[in-house]
Amino acid sequence: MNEKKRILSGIQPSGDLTLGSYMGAIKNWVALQDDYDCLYCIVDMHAITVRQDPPTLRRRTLEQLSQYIACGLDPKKNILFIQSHVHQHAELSWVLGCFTQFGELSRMTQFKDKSKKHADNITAGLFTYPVLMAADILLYQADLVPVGQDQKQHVELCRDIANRFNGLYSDTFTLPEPFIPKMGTRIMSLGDPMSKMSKSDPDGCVFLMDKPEDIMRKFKRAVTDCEAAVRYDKDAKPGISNLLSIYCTATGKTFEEAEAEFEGQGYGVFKPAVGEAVVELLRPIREQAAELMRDKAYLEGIYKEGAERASYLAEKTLRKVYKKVGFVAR
Ligand code: ATP
Ligand code: LTN
Repeated sequence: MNEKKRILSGIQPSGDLTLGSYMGAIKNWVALQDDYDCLYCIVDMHAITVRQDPPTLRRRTLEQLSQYIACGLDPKKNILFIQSHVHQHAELSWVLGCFTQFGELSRMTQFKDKSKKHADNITAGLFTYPVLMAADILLYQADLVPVGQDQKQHVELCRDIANRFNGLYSDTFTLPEPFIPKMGTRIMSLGDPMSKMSKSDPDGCVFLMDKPEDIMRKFKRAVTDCEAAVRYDKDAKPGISNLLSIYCTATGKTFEEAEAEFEGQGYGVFKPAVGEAVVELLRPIREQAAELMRDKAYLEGIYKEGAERASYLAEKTLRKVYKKVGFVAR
């Protein structure tokens, strides 16, 4: 019997993966792969909630898979798959949408932010996005969902939907918990430390595939303040605090250690030091991902096997759900 707890998480191929995606999500996924039964997906169906260029989406989906593996996710230990390859996601999403209130979805901050950003294209898909995410999680009876802070609200909504369904039809879904790392939970843009580093907003982003010289340039230009003291104070010094978070997550040092290391030194020393730590962190990832992209047959083998294994698990849940809501068995 498998006694490991189940984990599911995903990232949209809506842009190239960033340092935020790595530090806020993938790094933690890697840390969990030995102790949990993990499924990690590329949520391409979520990506089309805002307009995507089809060839770019296809390319990014494969690149994201190669970057997952290069970051340390072992395809033998985890189920790695592409969301649209497992048709049960869309099917469960429809059912769950019938157990979700309009008011609940209206309160989601990601919807409010994204509908402001894409004011000319506020689709029903963007609005019901969290329902599809709930389906992703509940299909696999996940116990834990490792995400960054910004996704906590969606996981909570997922729990509410699951609870409601269980209450109406008897226990069907495991109630998932968000699993949020302490460090690196919210990496901010280097150009604007008040907004999240976000792959669909390339300004201020460091991408996993950036070349060392680009990474160094971005860190040297990072927005700071005029106090010239390397000290963690999120409210008064958001830029420096963000750089400290990045530095500590990249090197494994504590804030105290880093503050002591740069005591009495100006930002002219600190900023390149953060850049170098990130260059070294990303170098092996970039090199391995580029190599994997040259072996399309290998990647195809991984995502096909992943979809098959995921689909087997997903079908068990979907069948139960269809029966409980009263659909006639096929
Ligand atoms: P988009 O710009 O398309 O919304 P995004 O860059 O904000 O994308 P997501 O795909 O929404 O990233 O997020 C993937 C995962 O990475 C989520 O678990 C999210 O919480 C986490 N994450 C994303 N950006 C950051 C960040 N800047 N800091 C910490 N975690 C992040
Ligand atoms: N909504 C998430 C991506 C996402 C996800 C999921 C995360 C879609 N489905 C299931 C965890 C579990 C985001 O925007 N980062």
